[in-house]
Amino acid sequence: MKKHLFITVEGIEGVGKSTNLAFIKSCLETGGREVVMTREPGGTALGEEIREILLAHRHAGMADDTELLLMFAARAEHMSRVIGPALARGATVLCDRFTDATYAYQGGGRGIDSGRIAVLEDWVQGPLRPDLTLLLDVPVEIGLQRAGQRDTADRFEKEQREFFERVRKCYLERAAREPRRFQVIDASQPLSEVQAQIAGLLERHAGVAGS
Ligand code: Z5A
Repeated sequence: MKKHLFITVEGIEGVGKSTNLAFIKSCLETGGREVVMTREPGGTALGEEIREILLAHRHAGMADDTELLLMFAARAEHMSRVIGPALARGATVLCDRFTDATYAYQGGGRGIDSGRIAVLEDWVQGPLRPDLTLLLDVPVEIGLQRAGQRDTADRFEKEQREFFERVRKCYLERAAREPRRFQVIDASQPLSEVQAQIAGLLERHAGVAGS
């Protein structure tokens, strides 16, 4: 079993990331791993403050490059204070969104050139990339429907359906390009089915038994 492991969970909004993270963590812990569960943007005191800025409606007109750079500013802090140290001591890091979200939202959604995102990715992460990315996938209509059950919508959730179609397309293209790292889960199924898919994938790809 590989000791340290970096696992990310991705998908459009309302796909069920929050719902499934605790389940994924418990599968990994049952398999004997120390798990550090975290999220982006956020995961550190400074990163959570940046998250608040990024999601707030008072910044509705934020420039796309500002948004991109704030994502990576939060990520730099996250890398140096949480992700890097946890991996170095052999823990498994389970992260709710990471740089694939930047390619999907700032790249696919906002239209920023992926080459510019790649420069920042190399700068902030060096060679570190996730070992396994679970992409929870649902048609945009279902994701928006599920997310719509909440009372409040943040700055991203105010975007139109076409924006999320571009985000989803970008995620699926990235998954097709890196089929070993990405595992796509049909998250439109009932929760029990989704979790059975996740448990099977963790068993195959993260050496997690008893999940
Ligand atoms: N963002 C970015 O632009 N660039 C970046 O680099 C990064 C992030 C890192 C905040 O992320 C925003 O930051 C995000 C992208 C941007 N904005 N958007 N959109 P976030 O991950 O914190 O926010 P989110 O994507 O909006 O999360 P979410 O809406 O909370 O979605 P979720 O966690 O995937 O969904 P959920 O809360 O688990 O489930 C939603 C509802 O569906 C809930 O009522 C569940 O009970 C229900 N559900 C879940 N699974 C099922 C199944 N299988 N069947 C039926 N119902 C279900």
